[in-house]
Amino acid sequence: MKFILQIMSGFLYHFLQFACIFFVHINIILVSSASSLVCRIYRLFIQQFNLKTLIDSKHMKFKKTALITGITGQDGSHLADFLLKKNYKIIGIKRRSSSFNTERINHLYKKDILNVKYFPYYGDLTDSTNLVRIIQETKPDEIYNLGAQSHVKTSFETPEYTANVDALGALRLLEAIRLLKKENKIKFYQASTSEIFGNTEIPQNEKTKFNPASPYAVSKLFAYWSVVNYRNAYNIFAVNGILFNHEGERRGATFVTRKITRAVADYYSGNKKILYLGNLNAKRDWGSAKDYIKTMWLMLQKKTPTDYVVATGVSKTVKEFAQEAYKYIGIKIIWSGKGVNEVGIDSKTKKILIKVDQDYFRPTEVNELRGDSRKARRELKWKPEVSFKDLVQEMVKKDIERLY
Ligand code: NAP
Ligand code: F7E
Repeated sequence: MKFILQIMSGFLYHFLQFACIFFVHINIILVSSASSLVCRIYRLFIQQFNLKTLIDSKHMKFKKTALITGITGQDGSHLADFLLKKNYKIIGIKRRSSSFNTERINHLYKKDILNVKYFPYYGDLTDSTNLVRIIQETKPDEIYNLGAQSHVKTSFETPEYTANVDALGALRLLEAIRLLKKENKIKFYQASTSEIFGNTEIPQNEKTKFNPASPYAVSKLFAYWSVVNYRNAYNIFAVNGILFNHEGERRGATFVTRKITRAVADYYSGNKKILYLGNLNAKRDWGSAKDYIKTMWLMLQKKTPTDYVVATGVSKTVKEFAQEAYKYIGIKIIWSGKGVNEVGIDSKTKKILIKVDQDYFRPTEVNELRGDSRKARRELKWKPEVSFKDLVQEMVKKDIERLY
């Protein structure tokens, strides 16, 4: 009897233990499903009924939705700022990176979830499935394709990758519009470039012959013609903004302008190193990124799609850019020597501040780019606001401020 009672009490003990565990688990499952259901309903409510607009009457409704590739870059970040002021909802495609790559757009992230206007998506221009899914989910009115391997010198080292992103990336987006049958719904902006002209007549306008001189330029020319082709073949509102070099405080540090202004700021703060540059005599038509961004939007607001050159019409050498930058910190540069032996000298101290390093030369160089943007000025009612001198000074000033 004692034995039977022992077995029964043992059985009862294990049964109760099992029952307790079972109920605890059921509770966890019930609580977690209930809370996930509440979250889902909340999210649906926010998405479908745009709860934000009920609470915040200032932002009654988003005017339009813009999808921006390359949002973490110089232009993408400025364009997002510009469109947010116009009450656009911004979808930004950003690449996964092992280190932070959102320095230029950190200010777009809001903690206040009822006031969110920027929606980041992970994506890549080399992945068509992900581009199709993002477009399908977010239903943009306008796509700005600014994503690119945008460094001309690097494109000689990574030609296939550059073509994949810069040429096929644009094609993938155009094809996605067609696949999703959004030909009449989505307007498409392609970040084309003065590089497609290469060494040709000066100045360059919409009718100038193309003569690309790098894998970057060749890839961008493929994208240019894809836009023209999809516009003609499928009636898609697609445009090429043929923008000449544009710079500013958010410019990548390996492009010559920012490389110079950072070096000048360093020198001013006491870090007196020699600045090594490549081709000092290349001439570029340098404008302000903030000025140029507006034209991207203006092009998509026209009745009929067409391509535009955007430029200042003034070209300067790399030497002139460096001279202007050092002038801001009170140094007059004089030049001495020829070719790879040419140096930039501080006229007062006679110290060498700039030298040439052949590593920065390109296998093929574009000698001069100078744009004729009369069409954009006439039809978009646009003109550049920032002079060369102001652009250089502003960049040096910002780089100095960053160091203090
Ligand atoms: P940028 O600062 O180099 O920015 C390029 C952007 O593209 C970055 O956000 C980059 O992401 C992204 N990107 C690179 N590879 C990608 C990929 N595989 N998939 C998705 N995104 C990718 O260039 P930018 O000066 O802003 O120029 C914007 C566009 O205008 C580019 O297409 C450029 O070729 C063109 N353009 C520029 C100029 C100019 O003077 N700035 C002139 C004419 C045309 P990460 O941040 O992760 O690298
Ligand atoms: O070179 C020369 C170089 O790399 C300008 C991109 O936004 O604009 C940009 O391309 C010039 C070239 O810009 C150095 O040889 C001399 O002649 O600043 P960059 P880029 O090649 O004009 C066009 C329009 C784009 O579309 C591109 O995406 O400066 N140069 N010494 C140097 N260039 C660099 N990078 N570094 C030097 O040390």
